[in-house]
Amino acid sequence: MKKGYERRIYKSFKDAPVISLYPYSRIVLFSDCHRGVGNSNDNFLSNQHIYFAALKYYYKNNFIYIELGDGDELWENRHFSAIKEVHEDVFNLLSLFEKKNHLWFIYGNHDYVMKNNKKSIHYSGLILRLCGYLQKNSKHSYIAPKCLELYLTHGHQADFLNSTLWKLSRFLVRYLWKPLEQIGILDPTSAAKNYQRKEKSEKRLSDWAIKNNCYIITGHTHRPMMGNDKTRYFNVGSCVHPHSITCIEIENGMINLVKWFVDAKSDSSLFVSREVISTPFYLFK
Ligand SMILES: [Mn+2]
Repeated sequence: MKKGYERRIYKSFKDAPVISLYPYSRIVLFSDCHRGVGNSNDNFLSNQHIYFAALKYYYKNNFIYIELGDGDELWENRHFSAIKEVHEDVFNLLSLFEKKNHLWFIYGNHDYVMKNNKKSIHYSGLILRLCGYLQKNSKHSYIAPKCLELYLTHGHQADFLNSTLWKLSRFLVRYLWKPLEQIGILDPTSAAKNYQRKEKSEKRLSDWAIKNNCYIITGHTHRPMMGNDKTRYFNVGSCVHPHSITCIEIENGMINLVKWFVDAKSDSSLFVSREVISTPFYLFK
C-alpha cells in the first residue's frame, strides 16, 4: 500500500502536462520567491535586484523559465494584485517569457490559491521530457534518440502539515507567525526553517524518485541540493536567502545549481554575479 505522502506526490503528476524539449534546450528553474507586497514581511524585497538581473540574463539567453511554487506570498497577503503592483517590473519581464511560450508555473503551499486563478495557469506538477542524445563535449549535436523525464513539483506533498492541512498552516502563518516574524520570532513549524522537517521531506522525495526510477526536482525546503544517481533528488533553493538567490539551470544535458549575489569589483563598484556552485550532473551518459 502506498503511504500518504506517496499518494500525494503521485497525485501532483496525475494530470501534469509534459513539456517536450531537447537535451540542448535551455531551462531555468526557480522556486520559493515569496514575492510580497513590499512591507517588512516581504522576504523577497531585499533580493529583488538580484532576481531581476538574473531574470534579464535568462531572458536574453533564451531560457525557458519554470517556477516551482511559492512564487507569490499569498498566505501573508490576500491579494495577488497588490503583489503584482509592487513587483511590476518583474511581472512585465515574466510576461515577455510568456510571449515566447517560455513560462510555466507550479503552485506550492503558499500560493495554493493560484490553482484556481484563471489569468495565470499554475500546475501541481510538470514533467520535463528531454529527448535526443547529446554527445559529451559537443554542444548541439545528437544522434539515436533517447528520452528521459524530470519530475517537477513544489515538494510540500512530503509534508502533512503543509499539504493536507494547508489551510490550518495558512491560518497560523497569517495570524500568528506573521506578527511574530515582525518582532524576530520565526515560525518553528516551517519546513524552510526547521532542519529535522527538511531532512524528512528530502528523504521522502528522494525515496519516491528512487522507487519510480526517475529524477525529481522541487523547492519548498529552501535548501538547495544537488542530486546524483543515488538520491535522484534535486532542490532549487529559494530567492529569499540572506543576500543571494539560487536556481537550477538545465542546459546541454547537464543540471547545475547556480547562485546569484551582489559582488564588488576592485574599484568598489557593485555588480550582480552568477556563480555555478555545483559540479555538473550529466543526464545523458
Ligand atoms: Mn513551500
